[in-house]
Amino acid sequence: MHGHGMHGHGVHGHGLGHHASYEELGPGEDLVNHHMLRTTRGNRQYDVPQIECPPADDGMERFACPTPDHMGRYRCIDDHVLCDGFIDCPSGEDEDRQACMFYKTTKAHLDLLADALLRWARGR
Ligand SMILES: [Ca+2]
Repeated sequence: MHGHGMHGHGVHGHGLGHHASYEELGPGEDLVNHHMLRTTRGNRQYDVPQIECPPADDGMERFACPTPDHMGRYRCIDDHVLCDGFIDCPSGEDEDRQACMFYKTTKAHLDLLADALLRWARGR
């Protein structure tokens, strides 16, 4: 099982880093500052917007679509609707061909790995 090529760069998600440490804020002016800070931060455009999606019921990570819908709101989508063949983001980014290619390869690798681990654990 030595796959060639596809060694990837080993990076998957979580590259966003910079978790803002929210300080305990008193009432009043501090809140304004806080808000302005956030706005400044929001101007920095990555390929993924700085939207915080609440995790799904089953604890799976959720992702924000890169583009807002016609109401100007960003949608959060579940991990499992990525590349499922249906368009869930306003511009269909979740079905982006390149992204899905990467996603699927990564996922396939992980599945393979998990499978191997499971076998190893059982065979002991
Ligand atoms: Ca989809």
